[in-house]
Amino acid sequence: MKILLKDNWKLQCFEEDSVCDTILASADVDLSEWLDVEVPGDVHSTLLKYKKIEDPFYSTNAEKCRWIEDKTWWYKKSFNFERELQESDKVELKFNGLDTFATVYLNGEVLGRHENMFTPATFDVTEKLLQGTNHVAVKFDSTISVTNRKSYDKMWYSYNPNRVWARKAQMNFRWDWGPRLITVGIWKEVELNLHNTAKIDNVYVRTVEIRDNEADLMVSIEAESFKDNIELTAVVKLNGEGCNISETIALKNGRGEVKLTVTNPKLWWTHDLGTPYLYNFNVDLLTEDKNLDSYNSKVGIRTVKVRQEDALGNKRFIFVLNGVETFSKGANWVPAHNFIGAIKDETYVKWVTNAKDCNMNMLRVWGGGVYEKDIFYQECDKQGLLVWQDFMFTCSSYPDFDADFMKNVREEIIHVVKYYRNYTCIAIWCGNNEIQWLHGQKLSDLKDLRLYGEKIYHDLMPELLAAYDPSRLFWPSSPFGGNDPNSDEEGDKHNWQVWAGQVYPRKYGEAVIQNNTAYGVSFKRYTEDLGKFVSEFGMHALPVKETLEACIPKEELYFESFEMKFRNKDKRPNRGKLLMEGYTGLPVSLEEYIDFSMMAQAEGLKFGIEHYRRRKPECSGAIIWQLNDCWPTMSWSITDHYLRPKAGYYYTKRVYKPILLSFKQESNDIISLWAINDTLSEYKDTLEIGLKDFFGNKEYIETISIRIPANTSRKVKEFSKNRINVTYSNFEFLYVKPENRTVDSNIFFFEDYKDLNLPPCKLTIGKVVLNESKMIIKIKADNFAKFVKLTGSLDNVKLSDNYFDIMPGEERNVILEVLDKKIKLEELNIVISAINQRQAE
Ligand code: BMA
Repeated sequence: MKILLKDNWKLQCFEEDSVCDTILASADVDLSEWLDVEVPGDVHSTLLKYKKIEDPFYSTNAEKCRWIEDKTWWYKKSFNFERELQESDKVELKFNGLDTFATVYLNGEVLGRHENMFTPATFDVTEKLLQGTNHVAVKFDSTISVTNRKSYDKMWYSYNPNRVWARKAQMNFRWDWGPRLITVGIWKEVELNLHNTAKIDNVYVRTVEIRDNEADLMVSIEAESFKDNIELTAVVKLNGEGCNISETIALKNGRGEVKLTVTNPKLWWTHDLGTPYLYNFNVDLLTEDKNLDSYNSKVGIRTVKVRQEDALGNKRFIFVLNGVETFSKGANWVPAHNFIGAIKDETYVKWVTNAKDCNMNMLRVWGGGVYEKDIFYQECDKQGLLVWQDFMFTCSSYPDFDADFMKNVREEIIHVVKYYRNYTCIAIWCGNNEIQWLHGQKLSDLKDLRLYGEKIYHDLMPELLAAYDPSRLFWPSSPFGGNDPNSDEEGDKHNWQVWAGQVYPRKYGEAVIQNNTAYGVSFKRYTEDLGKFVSEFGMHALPVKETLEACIPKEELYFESFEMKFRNKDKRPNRGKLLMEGYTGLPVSLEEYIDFSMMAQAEGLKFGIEHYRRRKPECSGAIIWQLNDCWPTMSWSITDHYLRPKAGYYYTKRVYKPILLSFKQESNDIISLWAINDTLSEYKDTLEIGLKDFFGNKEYIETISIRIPANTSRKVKEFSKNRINVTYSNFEFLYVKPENRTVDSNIFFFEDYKDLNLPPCKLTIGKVVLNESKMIIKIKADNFAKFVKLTGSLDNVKLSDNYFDIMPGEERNVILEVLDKKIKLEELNIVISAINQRQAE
């Protein structure tokens, strides 16, 4: 039986060592001045709720919250317990998440200390509970104060030193997209678990083999009994379409294993390849027909492997799902809010839906945040997205020479693997983010060349993964593989040639050279990328105006104002400017700054993704840096903190579609057309390819038929610019229009946006209301309409598309759906415009 200790928690802070702990832990503390605090939650959001701090997301307020990190924080709660305990009863007090340096008390007595945000703290309180009122207290020491007492001589780190000694979300200490807000508090549920005789410790279920019309699942069970000489059995059930399996096994020393064979299994697929079908899975622990404990979950039948070599021995990095080679399309995931404990489940549902709607099939949980909440993985399981799971180590060395630290890390890895391994969506375990790669870059500056932390990713993790989850690939870091861990030759890579201007190729140990010019950071340089799997690439854009207005004072809302620059946390903040300089030109107004930064990001992502997808299967993954934001800001995210998509989101949604038609500049004169088919059936179509000017005058038109085999990328045609008579490269465009309307048209410009000579255009808008929550917006253009966008009241409104071009004389439909019943279609205030729209309309 589980009792949640949810309500009536109290919170107060003290100066370090100012009041005796025994007094504060005791029952006789006057709590009248203490604040009510939600559990799960955190200190910052509580103080914000009671207006004890100003909104840290507004203006420079985050800096004013620094005092919070220096205090000692106490949580207290009393609860009633009235129950005669039997001899074979066991009661556990379990904190699923304590952030971070915590001492737990029950009725004034210390139960224990816990120093890891990522692992639960469980205490046997069978002998300690009182009949009637009990008092539980948690003291949180200041993370800064605890870690200041540590040594840093051997360490290198990005952004902040203290974090390397704190097993907590590393982005707390500031990152290049987020502020320093060092959270503290009870961030997950607290429960009192009552067991009798025995409990299920852990269940491990995985698909071991899929044959023609059968699949084998292996189930391992671990139970703990509190009574000698007891016979335990487990009943394992799997239920789903055409499947009703029940197996009973006798446990020996609390352990048992059983193979389930499913006939005609319904496999779990990512949503782009099929249905993410889930079975109901259930284990009951019994003794003499008495049910002692149960475990319930959903489980998908699937195999997932990473193919690192093809049949000819060429290096590859391909996720193979149920025997099918896939192209991974996705984005990196960072915590969706600085105050992670306070994020609601529905926010996770919205984010996973946002990624799925963007045609993504993979999310990478980046190693500087947290092992996410269950709801995140449940949604990925349900909506059909694979997860690349990093362990939470990033961009620094870690004290692997410290025995206590290593013990803590060992427990963390074991917990994480055992806790998350039943999620179908998790496809790979990855040791950390960028550590081996960065170490290689720093070598020339280091006196002690050892990589502290290496033991974690190269000894400890492989050992524990082999024991606790041999079903998935363990990959030591992202990026990894090759002489320099970020090489093109093998493994995965992070492309920071673009945006950071890094000069490649380089060898391990060589310092990084950066080309900090418009050319150096340009997205055109994605064509130099011969990586096998690109697990990070991207560039900044501003969010929509509403988001900027919510976080920046009005008088500071202009290009290069103090506040705009302050919010830009990038290490070299001029890169966004260089990117625009190269592609759109520099903006003169806030509106133009939003448009230009968004367009540069969106075109850049399109350019990169098309390049990676054309290279399929030599390149088999494109994972954008980054999907989301922890606060309102300008960053690499394609949807901002408030779930408002940027232009980059819609561009990505289009180029991540299963079938993509894409132009490639082969040389000055030659342009080729490619068709990429990620579906599992042949793609047959008739394509109209043409050259027109921005008024719509035809220069050249051709129709071709194509047949592209399943799961293939093919070049279908080459054009000579000279032959098709490109005369005014700044006034003409090449296009491809498929007969199959589910496939998108594509457009090739001969010049960057800043050099195009776009004539003014006029948009004609029509609306067809389908029902009270849905309508079609029809947008027609006379001349070429560039960067057509819908802005305005769009919260809780879903658009099928936004930020697109319309060819001269053509019409484009956008489906608008209201997600909140309270919003009336006719009350929506939406502005539709093109960047080259005729003025005075
Ligand atoms: C990589 C990531 C993050 C970072 C991003 C942008 O280094 O792993 O650490 O935020 O690039 O610089």
